[in-house]
Amino acid sequence: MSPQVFAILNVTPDSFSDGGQFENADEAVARGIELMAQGAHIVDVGGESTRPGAERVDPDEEQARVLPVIRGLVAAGVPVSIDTMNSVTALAAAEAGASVINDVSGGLADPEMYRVVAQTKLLYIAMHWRGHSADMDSLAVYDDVVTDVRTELKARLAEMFVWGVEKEQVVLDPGLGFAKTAEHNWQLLGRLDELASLGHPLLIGASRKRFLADVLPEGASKTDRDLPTAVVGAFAAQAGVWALRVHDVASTRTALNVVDAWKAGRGR
Ligand code: PMM
Repeated sequence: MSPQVFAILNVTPDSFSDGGQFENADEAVARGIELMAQGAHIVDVGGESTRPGAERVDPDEEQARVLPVIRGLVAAGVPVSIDTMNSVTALAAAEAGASVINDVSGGLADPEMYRVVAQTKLLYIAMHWRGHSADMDSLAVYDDVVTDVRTELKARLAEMFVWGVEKEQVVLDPGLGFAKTAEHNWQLLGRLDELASLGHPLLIGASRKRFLADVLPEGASKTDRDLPTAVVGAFAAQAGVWALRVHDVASTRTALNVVDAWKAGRGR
């Protein structure tokens, strides 16, 4: 099956690629609806930037940013994922109608997160994470990145099951760029089968990340990374990943159309 496309909607003043885009909730909702029209399956709403070096945001401020947008999208019939490390924000988003909790910390940032995931029974994306953005670069030390990420994700699974999270709720994510060098990211992408062997669907978030500059000419812009993002998406689809989290839905949609046509032996 072709991967689900999670469209990124960051309602933050400082996200690394698309921060500060929206004046108000209505504009963000309109953008979410537009991303769905381009072929997204769900809109991933985030109110706290996780770019390298980012400062933490107070959960009240985070909720003030995301809840009006989530309510607007849900009212328009758009499926919503909440990108948060805070259990209170996850719960409030669930009450506002979100159907997925996307936690870049995999439950490590907030000890109450697994309780909320178990309580709400929502789909839970548990990303590999080693520490907050301010200090994650110093944590990018591995014996073998794929084996170590797999082992650490496995430990997260064991812990969340103790809290009553159901196996069927959990999607895993290697966390490209989070305490990872460019080389670590490429190794993870090349060995996705080893992560898939944990028995959970995988989500990949490569979109516009710094490591994609490796395959572009010097001085290329952030949006120039949409092409390699889409190509990564096509290879990830071929490797059987369940979902892709992207900024530019249209280019990834086209790449996935190529994969579908290739497999089907026809275009439409
Ligand atoms: N990356 C970012 C934010 N949220 N969520 C998941 N599940 N996986 C990711 O790789 C991921 C994420 C950082 O990128 P952004 O600042 O462009 O949103």
